[in-house]
Amino acid sequence: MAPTLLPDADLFKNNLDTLVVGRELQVFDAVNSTNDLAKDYLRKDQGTEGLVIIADSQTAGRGRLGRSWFSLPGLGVYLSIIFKPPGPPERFPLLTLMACVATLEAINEISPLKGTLKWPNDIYLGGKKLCGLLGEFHPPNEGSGGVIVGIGINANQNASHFPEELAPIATSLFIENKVSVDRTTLILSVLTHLDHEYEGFLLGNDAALLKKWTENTDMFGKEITLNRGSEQFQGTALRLDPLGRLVMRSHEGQELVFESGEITHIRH
Ligand code: BT5
Repeated sequence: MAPTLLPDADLFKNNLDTLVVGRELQVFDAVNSTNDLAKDYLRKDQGTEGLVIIADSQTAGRGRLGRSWFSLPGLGVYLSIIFKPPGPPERFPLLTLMACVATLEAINEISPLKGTLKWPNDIYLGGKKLCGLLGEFHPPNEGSGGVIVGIGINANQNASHFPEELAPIATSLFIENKVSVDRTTLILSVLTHLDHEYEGFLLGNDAALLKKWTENTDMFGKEITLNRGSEQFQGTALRLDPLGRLVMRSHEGQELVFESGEITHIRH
């Protein structure tokens, strides 16, 4: 697919009918990272609840733990949202799971091939990574506090757009469905689903969120390998606990609970 341009912020705003998400919305040609820009706003006390930052490309798109997110112009979706949820902070990781569910709902609306969720922050399509999410907590002692959720979706890339190291593990909606995607429609849909899911979060409907998340993953009941720092764990993925942490049964029969980690292998 050839690269396309994104419309300006007014077009997004005029086509959004949301309560919180996108109350304020900004569109950029290129930024270093939409999450970093959101963090700058919070530091300067300018990051309002629901602020959406959309970029056509990122020069320093980030994943977790210092990893990078490959962000070519004109082809993918790169955006961040600022949330200012009421406490307790223990619930904040649920916002990343919430954004995964909302993004998956938007993707599944336009994709004949349905995506699946991988804990904690990935969406897979056809066995490869289509989308990554990055949830970051900004503490209130520096500017104003908030939770930043970044979303990267591969929309119209061909296989040849990905660098060699990503080609075997990354995919796009275009690669899987052979149909190009209107990024504006996809972004509007993601923001609309997010707004709806956030309403549920504010009402404390965590059980409904976790149920939706669980219905859209194929990892439970499977043998997995999980890395956390320098440690590696193997066992059966069982469920998410009420705070969205992953519960695994080790080979010794012990239940282990993970707040973070990297699932490197799922035995299908
Ligand atoms: C993630 O990290 O998957 C979170 C990615 C979040 C990106 C969004 S874009 C908008 C916002 N602004 C930012 O700066 N970031 C967010 P992680 O689980 O750590 O996965 C990173 C790994 O995914 C990399 O090490 C690569 O292996 C792989 N990867 C990088 N770019 C990719 C891409 N475009 N498609 C698929 N996989 C990719």
